[in-house]
Parts: sequence; C-alpha cells; structure tokens
Amino acid sequence: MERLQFDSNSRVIVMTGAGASAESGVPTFRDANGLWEGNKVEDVASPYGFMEDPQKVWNFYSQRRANVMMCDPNTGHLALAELERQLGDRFLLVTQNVDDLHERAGSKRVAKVHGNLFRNKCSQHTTCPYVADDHGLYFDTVPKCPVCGADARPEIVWFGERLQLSVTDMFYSFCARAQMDAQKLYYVAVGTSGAVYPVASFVYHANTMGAESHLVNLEQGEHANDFHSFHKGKAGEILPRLFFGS
Ligand code: BJW
Repeated sequence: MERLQFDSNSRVIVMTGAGASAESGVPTFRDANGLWEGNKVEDVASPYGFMEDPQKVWNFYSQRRANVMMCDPNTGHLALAELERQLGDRFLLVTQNVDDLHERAGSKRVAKVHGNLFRNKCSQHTTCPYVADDHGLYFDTVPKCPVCGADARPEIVWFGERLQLSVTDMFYSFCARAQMDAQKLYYVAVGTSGAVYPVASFVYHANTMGAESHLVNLEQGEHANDFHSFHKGKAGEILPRLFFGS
C-alpha cells in the first residue's frame, strides 16, 4: 500500500465509524455480534423507543458506557491524533462514534456527528436547554433533568433526529475552505458500512469538491464504490501505514 503523501498544501478529513473502535473492543452495529443483535434498533435508538420504555433504553446505554470505560484507544486512534498534531488546522476528524476513544488518544478537534455517549440532555430538548457530561450508569433508575424534571437521555442522535447543524457545518466549511485556498483535499473514511445517512453521503460532497477519497474497511461492501481507493484491512493496522508508512 502506498503511503499518502501530504504536504503543506494538503487538507485532510478523516471520518470514522464503528470499525475504528472495534480493535479496542467496542462492538460495531451491523456485524455478526454487533450491537443491535438482540435489540430492535427502534426499541433503543429512537425517540419513540425512549418514550415507550426509558428504563430499557438507559440499561442499554449504561451497558455501553460501562463497556467503553473499560476500553483503550488503539493504534488507529493514535495515528489520527498524531496526524492532527502534524497538520494542525488543515486536519479535521469527523466521527460517527459516540465513544470517547479519539479524545483519549489525544485528538483535540472532533466533530461528533452522532453525539456523545458520555453526555446527557433533557428528553424535552426542543424546549429545555439542559446538557451535561455524565459517566453515570443507570441500570435501575432513569436520571432526571435538573432544570425541568423530565427524564434525561443520552446526548445521542437517534434515528429520525436531525444532526446538529453546528457539527455538520464543520465538515462542509472545511471542504469549502480547501476550495477557497486552492488546497488539495483528501477524504478518508474508516470502519463504516455506509448504511446511515446523511453521513454516508459526505463522500459524494467531498468528491464533488475535488477530494481524493479513500475507504479503509475490513470488508469491501457497496460503499467502497463511492471512493477512489479502497484499503482492505483493520484500521489499527492500515492507518499507521497509510499516513506514516509504518
Ligand atoms: C472495520 C473493523 C476494523 C469492523 N477496521 N473496519 C437518506 C436515505 C435513506 C434513509 C435516510 C436518508 N437520510 C436519512 C435517513 C434516515 C436515517 C438512515 O440513514 N437510515 C438508514 C438505516 C437507511 N438517518 C437518520 O435518521 C439520521 N437523521 C436524519 O437524517 O435526520 C433528518 C431529519 C430531517 C428533518 C427532521 C428530522 C430529521 C440520524 C442517524 C443517526 C444514526 N445513529 C446511530 C445510532 C446511535 C445510537 C447508538 O449509538 O446507540 O449511529 S445508527 C448507528 O449507525 C450509529 C452509527 O454511528 C451509525 C453508522 O454505523 P457505522 O459506524 O457505519 O457502523 P457499522 O456497524 O454499520 O459498520 C462498521 C464497519 O466497520 C463494517 O463495514 C465492518 O466491516 C467494519 N470494520 N472492524 C476497519 N477493525
């Protein structure tokens, strides 16, 4: 595999999915033994599921929190933190992952497009502003919003919910800036099935903006056809070679 040769005119976006955390021990969503196995998606990852059974949803997320707290960043996370140190503001990390492994690896600027497993918000978030960090586990209780008393919920983007504009804007304005500054744009997606929109369509936008696009993934699904190059393998093995040649 040829190393990507970035120079002072390169602008790089890396977008990670669940596969980037798989080698750390965080289950993916759609693989065998994936997270949805045994749970109907709409029962645990939708506003409707939460309304129907908040305790069931909190049990699921408390289990997820407990698991992630026992995991450590892998060599893929570390390579991305190093790339950010080298490229500074010409690098943007977009992640669909709600875990905190990128941050623990040292990544500073992370656009968490699907939210944050370790933050809560109010279930009445369209009218109540409450949002706070929380590493608590709630297997027997549903925590309450301290502002209005409604149920609190994880700050995660569930199906049918809009992604935060301020976060997706980081991606679009980073691409636009490459064009304004006549820089060469790279878009590298890592460990994602491309099953979930709108993030699966980011590669189309990047390609339209002139990016050279790469997918690093364990398996070559249909999503690989959307990219100029496909690199088959584990993120923790491929990323250090792709970025640093070792
Ligand atoms: C490795 C590896 C290793 C393993 N190394 N690789 C357009 C068309 C069709 C549908 C829609 C559309 N636009 C919107 C929709 C609806 C919906 C959607 O996309 N549905 C699809 C199922 C079709 N999208 C939404 O609802 C989104 N909202 C929205 O669009 O709002 C619009 C709106 C407008 C106006 C008003 C209101 C709304 C929200 C999507 C939120 C997704 N959230 C989730 C769940 C969060 C809850 C939780 O975490 O519990 O986020 S879904 C789940 O999938 C999670 C992930 O971030 C996301 C993506 O999964 P990912 O990362 O790709 O994981 P996997 O498991 O699928 O793939 C892992 C890959 O890694 C595999 O390929 C492995 O091979 C590989 N791998 N080990 C490298 N070591």
